[in-house]
Amino acid sequence: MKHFYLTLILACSAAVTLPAYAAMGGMQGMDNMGNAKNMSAASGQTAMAQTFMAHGKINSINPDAGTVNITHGPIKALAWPGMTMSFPVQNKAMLNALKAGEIVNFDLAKDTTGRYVITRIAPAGQ
Ligand SMILES: [Cu+2]
Repeated sequence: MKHFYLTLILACSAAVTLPAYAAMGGMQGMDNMGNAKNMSAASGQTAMAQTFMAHGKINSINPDAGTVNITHGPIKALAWPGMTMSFPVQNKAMLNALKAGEIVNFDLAKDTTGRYVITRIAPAGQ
């Protein structure tokens, strides 16, 4: 029995010294250990604007303007009906992976000027 406890303690202290990604993946539920608690606080991005999930089809991409034209379904959280419109993307590099005709899931957030900007976009089903 004594040996069992010793093994447990060793395993625990080894886990604490692992890098953040390992701690986050493997130590959920061990939040009485200060290290894991700090990790989840640091990775939480709750300070950022609220995002709204949406789904649609890409009609066209404008790399120069940094916009993508999407026919999207209703976005209940915003009380928006389905429609076709152009959205700016948070970072133009996000457009590189996209193709016209693609079905996508995306997240919107209101920027400081009140526009809804795409903060994440990915082919649906990924
Ligand atoms: Cu719209």
